[in-house]
Amino acid sequence: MPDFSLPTVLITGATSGFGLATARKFADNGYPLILTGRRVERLTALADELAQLTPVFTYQLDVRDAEQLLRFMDAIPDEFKRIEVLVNNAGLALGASPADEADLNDWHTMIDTNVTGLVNVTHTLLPVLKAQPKASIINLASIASNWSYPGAHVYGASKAFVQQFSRNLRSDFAGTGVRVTSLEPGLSESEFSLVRFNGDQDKYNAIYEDSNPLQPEDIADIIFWIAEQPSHININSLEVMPTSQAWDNFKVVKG
Ligand code: NDP
Ligand code: 8X3
Repeated sequence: MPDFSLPTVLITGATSGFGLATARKFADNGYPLILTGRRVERLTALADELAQLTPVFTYQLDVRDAEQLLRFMDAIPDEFKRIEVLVNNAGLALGASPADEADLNDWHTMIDTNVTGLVNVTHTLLPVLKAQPKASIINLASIASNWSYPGAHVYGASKAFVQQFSRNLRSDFAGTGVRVTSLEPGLSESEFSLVRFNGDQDKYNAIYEDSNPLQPEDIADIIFWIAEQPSHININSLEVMPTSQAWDNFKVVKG
């Protein structure tokens, strides 16, 4: 008998990295899950894996596509509609070369995904979240929201948007049941860097070599902790790095 005694958690980008680990974390704790992403075969495999732990509804969703999002909302089975936690996780970086060498299409893809996609999902889910006695929106921003570094140009700017959007949502919903968090991780090992470097395994290895980076399970634990806070507590923002990382590697240009 499926157990819907706990509210539903909706995770975008559940097919790898943080989203996948977060799905496993909430499933381990019995939360019904709505899991989305573009790679449907991964969603199917994940649903099979988690089905013994909790009810799971998966849907192939590209967050950039507002019309697909509406079809998704219509497709959610009634028993999953008590959505109290939205993890706005889907996102990506493309490239790390200087701005003048960057591909404009990559810039548009990052803005479309990290900004427009996150806005699409949030706007669509807000009426559902507001209708619950308590709800949490946990947005994946980044240390790149707070700090500049070479090659971060549009990625960092898109994550600064996520951070400020989160703060402004907080202002709108202060005193209501809707909580909002900007979660700002640093160096974390996931497919993120394969995507960023277009599948280049050597660049991926170089990024993480000897750095003991954060793991997706670390971020999943933090997301779970944020969502589980008593309802009078709002974690506004949380920047987290591996201990091997700090703010002291900013580029010095002499000339
Ligand atoms: P991964 O590449 O492992 O996962 C990214 C997820 O986003 C995938 O599930 C992917 O699914 C999904 N995704 C990408 N584009 C879209 C889209 N258009 N529509 C729907 N889903 C999409 O990266 P991480 O888990 O590391 O990153 C997750 C989030 O955390 C991102 O927002 C990232 O910017 C942020 N972040 C990552 C850090 C890191 O160092 N790894 C540090 C700080 C923040 P699919 O391809 O199947 O659609
Ligand atoms: C990803 C972390 O340091 O590559 O958001 O910008 S970083």
